[in-house]
Amino acid sequence: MLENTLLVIKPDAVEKKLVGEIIKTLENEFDIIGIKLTRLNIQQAEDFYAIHKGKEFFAGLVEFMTSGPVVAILLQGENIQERLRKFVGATDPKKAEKETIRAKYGSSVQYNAVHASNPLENPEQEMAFYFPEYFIDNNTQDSKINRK
Ligand code: IDP
Ligand code: MG
Repeated sequence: MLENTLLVIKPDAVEKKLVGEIIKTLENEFDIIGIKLTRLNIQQAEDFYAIHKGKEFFAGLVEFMTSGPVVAILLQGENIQERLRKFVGATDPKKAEKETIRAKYGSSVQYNAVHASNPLENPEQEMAFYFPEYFIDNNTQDSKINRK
């Protein structure tokens, strides 16, 4: 099934000037259909990560995600939601499989270089968070993203 998903290059990787390399890696595998550099405020970071509210790492995560710019990337491909999560690797870069983005570019469980939408945790909402000018067309089976 043709799907869309979201990847966000986190402030640690932007700071290390890994944006170009990560985009190249993604381009080799998927189609990029949207890209945006932005900086989150505290409210936005808390909203985006609301699912983690109450966890011990929540405050640190919000502080980290607001510490510098992020690059949000909208991707399209066959079964891309699952494929991207595999491509990105485990949350902890030390446990991520070799050649995954987090294994290559992440440095700790917190500073793990990228966010990738989890297919089980409302990727449509996450895509709309960074790309409100697009919307998911629920009338087509392939959930293509159309310009508003
Ligand atoms: P995911 O990004 O692989 O989906 P989640 O469990 O959804 O992992 O956690 C969201 C983000 O919160 C992680 O990518 C990481 O930056 C941070 N995080 C998760 N667990 C920890 C932890 O135990 N310590 C510090 N930060 C964490
Ligand atoms: Mg997650």
